Amino acid sequence: MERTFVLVKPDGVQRGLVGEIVARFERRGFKLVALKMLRISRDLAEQHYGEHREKPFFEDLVKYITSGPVVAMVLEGRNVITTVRDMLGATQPAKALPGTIRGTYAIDVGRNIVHGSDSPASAAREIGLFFAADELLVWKRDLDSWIYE
Ligand code: DAT
Ligand code: MG
Repeated sequence: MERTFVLVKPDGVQRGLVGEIVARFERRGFKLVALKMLRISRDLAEQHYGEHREKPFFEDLVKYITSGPVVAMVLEGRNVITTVRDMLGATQPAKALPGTIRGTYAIDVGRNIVHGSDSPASAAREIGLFFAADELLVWKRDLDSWIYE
C-alpha cells in the first residue's frame, strides 16, 4: 500500500476546516496512519519547501506556513498519492475544479489550504521530515474488505 503526506496549512486550521479535510480522505476510503498538530519552525519550512528556495515567492511561502499551527498527517491506500493530489485540486485555486478542496474553499495561491506530496519520492521525504518512524501506526482496519476488492 502506498503512503502520502498531507498538511492542513495555517489558513485551513484558522478557518476551522481540519475536520472537513480529514473527513474527505476518510470517506474516500484512505486510512490514517499518523496525525498531529504542530507549529512549523523556519528550519522545517525551508527543508519542506527546499525545491522552491530560488523562487520569488519562497519567503512569503515560508512566512505563511510558519504563521500558525498546522495539522500533519500520513494517509495510506491504493494510489493514494495521485488521488489525494486530485482531491486537493490545482495549486492555483482559480484553476482548481469545483468539488476539490481548493476548488471549494480557496481563492489565492498563497492561501491554498492544503499540501499533498506530489510523487513517491516526495512522500517518503516529507513523511520522514514530519514524523518519526514510531509515530506511523500499523493497524488493521476491518472495513478494508468493503473498500478494496
Ligand atoms: P503544490 O502545493 O500544489 O504542490 P507547488 O509545490 O508548486 O504546489 O508550490 C508549493 C506552494 O508554493 C503552493 O502550494 C503555493 C506556493 N506557490 C506555488 N506557486 C506559486 C506562485 N506562482 N506564486 C505564489 N505562490 C506560489
Ligand atoms: Mg508541491
